[in-house]
Amino acid sequence: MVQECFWEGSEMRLRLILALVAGTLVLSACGSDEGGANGFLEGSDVSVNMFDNRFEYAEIHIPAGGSVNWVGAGRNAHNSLDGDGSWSTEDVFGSLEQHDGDEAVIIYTEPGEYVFFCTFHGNSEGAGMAGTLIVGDA
Ligand SMILES: [Cu+2]
Repeated sequence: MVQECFWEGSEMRLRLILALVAGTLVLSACGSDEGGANGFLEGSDVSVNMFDNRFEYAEIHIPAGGSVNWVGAGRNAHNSLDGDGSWSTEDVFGSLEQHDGDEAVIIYTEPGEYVFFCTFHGNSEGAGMAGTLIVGDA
């Protein structure tokens, strides 16, 4: 499991110190309540990193009207498209090539279950760099 950690701010330093004092793994201070060990994310307005070459979460649940901020977070360019072609980060970002730090926020109003994938490292069948987005009570 790869966690991205930024040790800025005294609160995180304090949590690090507390974690060390408690004898627990330092990585535990990087954990998020939203992310499970199996790459599951639930929230209303969430952010998903597009790493080399996998999505940060394999399964994402949001309510209808919720949003996903697809964030480039690798040395390679990435994107996220619906397997059926109903939405694409290209529609928002203007390019299929999102590099490190590039963001594309998509608001999902249609309930449903979508297979999403990166055109460079996955396919619309859900292989490779891909995952499942569930909007609403699908
Ligand atoms: Cu990719």
